[in-house]
Amino acid sequence: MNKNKYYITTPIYYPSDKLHIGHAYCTVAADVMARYKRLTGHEVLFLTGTDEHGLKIEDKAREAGVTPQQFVDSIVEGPRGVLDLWKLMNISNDRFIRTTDPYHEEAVKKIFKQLYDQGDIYKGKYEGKYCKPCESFWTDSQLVEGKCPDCGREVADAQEEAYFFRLSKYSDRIRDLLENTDFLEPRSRVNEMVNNFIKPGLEDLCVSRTSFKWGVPVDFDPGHVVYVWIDALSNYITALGYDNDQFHDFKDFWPADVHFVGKEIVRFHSIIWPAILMALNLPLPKKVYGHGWLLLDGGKMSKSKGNVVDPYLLAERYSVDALRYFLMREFPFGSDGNFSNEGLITRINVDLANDLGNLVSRTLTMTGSYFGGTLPARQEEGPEDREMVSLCASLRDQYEAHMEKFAFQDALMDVFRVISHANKYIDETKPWVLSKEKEEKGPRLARVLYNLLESVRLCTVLLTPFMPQTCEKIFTQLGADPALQTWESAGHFGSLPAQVTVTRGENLFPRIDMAKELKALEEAHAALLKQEAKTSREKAPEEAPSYITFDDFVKVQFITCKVLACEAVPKSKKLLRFTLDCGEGRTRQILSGIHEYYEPEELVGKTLVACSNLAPRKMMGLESNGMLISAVKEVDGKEQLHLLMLEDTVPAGFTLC
Ligand code: ME8
Repeated sequence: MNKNKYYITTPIYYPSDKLHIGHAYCTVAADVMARYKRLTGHEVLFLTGTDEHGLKIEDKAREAGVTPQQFVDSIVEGPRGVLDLWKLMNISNDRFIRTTDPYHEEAVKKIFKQLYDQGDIYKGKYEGKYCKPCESFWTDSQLVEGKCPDCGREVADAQEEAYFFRLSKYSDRIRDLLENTDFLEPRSRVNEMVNNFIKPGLEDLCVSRTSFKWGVPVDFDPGHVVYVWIDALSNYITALGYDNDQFHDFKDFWPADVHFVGKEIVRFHSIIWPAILMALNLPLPKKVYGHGWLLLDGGKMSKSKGNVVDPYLLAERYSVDALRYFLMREFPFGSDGNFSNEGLITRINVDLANDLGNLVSRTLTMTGSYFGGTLPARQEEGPEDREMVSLCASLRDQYEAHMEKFAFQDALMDVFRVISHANKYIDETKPWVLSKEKEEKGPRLARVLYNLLESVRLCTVLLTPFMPQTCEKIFTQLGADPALQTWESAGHFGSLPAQVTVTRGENLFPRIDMAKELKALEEAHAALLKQEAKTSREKAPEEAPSYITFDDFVKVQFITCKVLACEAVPKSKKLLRFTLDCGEGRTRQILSGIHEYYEPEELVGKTLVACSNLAPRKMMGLESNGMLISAVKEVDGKEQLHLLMLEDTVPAGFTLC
């Protein structure tokens, strides 16, 4: 393995929902690391991608009325999809893998077969508690009061044929890896893994499923598909060409230097993944780094909670670089951090506008007005320059030490300490006074401005991995050619030619009025949500035919029903669960997303209208057999809804025509 090569990966993302700023967090960090390694002379392979198989995708595609492949294609490649987001965030990945790429699928089949042939995967029986309506197996510890944790119904003992990976066989080696090496960081995650998973005893892992089809088939046993995590984790080696001819970098880039992963998937990367690699007799990645979460109001951002932050909105308002800087500066990478618009605007105002922006603009303006943009020969360094020069001279090494530990926040703090000091140096040396002292104007003033320009240049080299576009602009203003943008040149104070010519450019980061901006941001967010809702509504009529035939119309059956019971579905903000008498001699369960309009108690006893021949579908693990009919309209940007209610004298079980 060539020591100049560097292989870094992000997790491959589920394209089940739109990606949010939480996903961008890990990808931006990996991008910063990849750019830093390129800067320091490494040949980098930076991989990201999408994890496209599994039941969740199959279900979502069905709901959307498209095939799973069409569904994932639209989210990965469609407008504002995954690829668009990475382009927006200026992500410099060298490769993008999709687990539906044929080369990957073929390689996964081979990996599974090899593990089976050598006895690391065996066929056994999956035994557990089975919830029939949910088609799910549960272990005893997952049950809630002995019932299905999804729908609350009774479960029964059941078994199913499945393939198992001999994870237990690797338990001791994995414990040793975790406890006695730096494989997993931060260190706190090691204790979590050992105490929660290794000490209680690693069980063999069920690695095939028969309950859905959207996955890589086990080619020697039709009906089984490979467990999504085996499929997903393999991406790190198939993307290099392992067991396929698509790529040929495995020898050069494996083992990976680091896998960046969110803390909730550390278990898969620090226990299951090394065990698979041990079984395949392959070297282990050098490091798995489990970063923290971006929280919103104290909870993890997620589309299902409706509390996601839209990176497009923020990047368009404040620039991609401001957003990248904020993500890396605000939160220590290994810990959770709370996202807030105030925090973002404060960082932009204080660090980027006041400190960096001001330093660049003051320095260039003074060089322009005192020397017409070109410095004369400078004089020797004076005692008042020493601190500035020595801070700059030691900056690169300190920065490097932090970057090597993925301490992005600390690296940025060091750079900004120099930036603040440079601003202070301006205040102390007072170039505007020097410019008036006749005999001083010239060499001394030139020295001060040179020191400032050189410190701007050094800081800019080190900020490049974080804010590539901004740094390019600063280099242009400084007249710094590529030789002055290198890692080597950041280690030498004094690389900028003495008689440098600079050109003042646009203001890098305009100051933001916090109060006004918070309000505008709220409005922009509301407009975005409204636009999204409108787009999805507008889409429907375009696709639907304008007329239906009489025959089509009579296919839909409407029936009157009495509400026997109604309750909120646990963990759902919207869903109400109705138990209805539809005059059918048995009760009928319908789920309806109307909790924001009605409290369950007020509906008990009411006479409603339901579509009774809609195909059953599951929501939150519960089956819904029909749909309650409501009158709906958007008024002043807000949806209003009224359940269709009949007089109580109307009996249950009447059909409507
Ligand atoms: O887990 N803050 O995919 P995923 C920080 N497909 N990170 C966050 C976050 C937040 N608010 N929300 C999500 C998967 N993430 C698997 C990975 S790898 C072989 C398979 C991070 O799309 C999360 O921690 O659910 C995880 O690392 C990554 O986004 C992908 O999450």
